[in-house]
Amino acid sequence: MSKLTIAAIGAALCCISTQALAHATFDRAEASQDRSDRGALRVPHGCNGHATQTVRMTIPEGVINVKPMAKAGWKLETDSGPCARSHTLWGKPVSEGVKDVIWSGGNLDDAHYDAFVITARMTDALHPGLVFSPTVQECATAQARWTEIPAPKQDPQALKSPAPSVIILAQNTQSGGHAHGAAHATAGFVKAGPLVIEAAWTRATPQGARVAGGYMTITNTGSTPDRLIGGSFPLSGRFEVHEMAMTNGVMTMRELAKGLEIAPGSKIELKPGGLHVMFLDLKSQVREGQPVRGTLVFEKAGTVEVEYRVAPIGARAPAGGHAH
Ligand SMILES: [Cu+2]
Repeated sequence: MSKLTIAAIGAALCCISTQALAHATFDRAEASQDRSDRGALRVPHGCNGHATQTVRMTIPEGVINVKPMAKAGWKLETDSGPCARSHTLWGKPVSEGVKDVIWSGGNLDDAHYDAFVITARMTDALHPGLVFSPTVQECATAQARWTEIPAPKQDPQALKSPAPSVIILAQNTQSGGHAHGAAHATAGFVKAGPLVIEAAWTRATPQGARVAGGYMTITNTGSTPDRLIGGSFPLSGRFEVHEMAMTNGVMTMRELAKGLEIAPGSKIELKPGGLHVMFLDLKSQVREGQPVRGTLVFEKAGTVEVEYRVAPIGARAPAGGHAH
C-alpha cells in the first residue's frame, strides 16, 4: 500500500468520525423497500452555539405513511401535499401524504443532544441507494442547514452539511426462481467493509473439463459503489468475471473487462445463466462435497477470501435445502 493511500485512508477515517458526530444524522443506516420503519434524527448541537428551537424535516418522494412522534415541550405539525406518483398501501391507493414535519417551540441547548422520531414506509419508488431528508435546525438568530445532496458520483462524505440519509435496500432481488431459505442462512457469509458475500458455490466438473462457474450474492451496504475486478481459484489458471448476453439470438457469455459494479444498496446475485465468475484452465477436477477456498478482488474492499461449496455436476443451485 502506498504512503499516499495510507494517508488518504487516515484522512478519511478522521473526517468520517468527527463529521459523523457533528452532523444531524439518522440513527439507522438502512431501510428496505416496501417496509415500514422507524428512524430517529439525531441532533447533536445547536446553530453556532445557539439553542435549537425548531427542526424541519423534508420527507423525500416515495416515502409514505409518515407518522412523526410527538415530543414533550415541542409543538408538532406536518405539511401534506400530493405524491409525484400514486402508491398502494394495504390495497388502497395513496396519492398524498406528509411532505414536511416540523417540531417547534422547543429549546434544545447547544451542549445537549436529542432525537426526533418518525415512522414511515419506504415504497418501491425509492431506488436502491441513498435517499435524503433535507433538514433545517432553527435557532433564535441562526440556522443549521443539513440540506446538501451529493451530485451523481460525488462522495456524500465530502459534503459540508449533508442532508440526513439512509440507504434503501431492494426488497425483491431477482432470485432466479428458487426460494431463499435456510440454505442461504447457513451457507455462511463474508464481510469485507460494506460488502457482504453470501452463499458462494460452484459445481463439480467432469473429468477433462477446462472451465467452471462460481456463484454467490454480493450486497453493498455502504454508500459508495465498489467493483468486483478479479479473483483467484486454486484449481484454475485464470479467473474472470462474466455476464450472459444475447448475441444474434444466442445466449453467450463474455468477460466484463471492467469488472462488475456493486452499486450502493444493491444486492447482486451471481447464478447459473446470469452473472458469474469463471474459473478457466482448470488444472484438476472440482469434486462434489469438497469446498474450495478462493479469493475475490474488489476495487475498494480489496482481496476477500471466500469458500465455495461444491454442488453436483450440472446443478442449477447449491446443494442442500433449495426449493424449486
Ligand atoms: Cu463464463
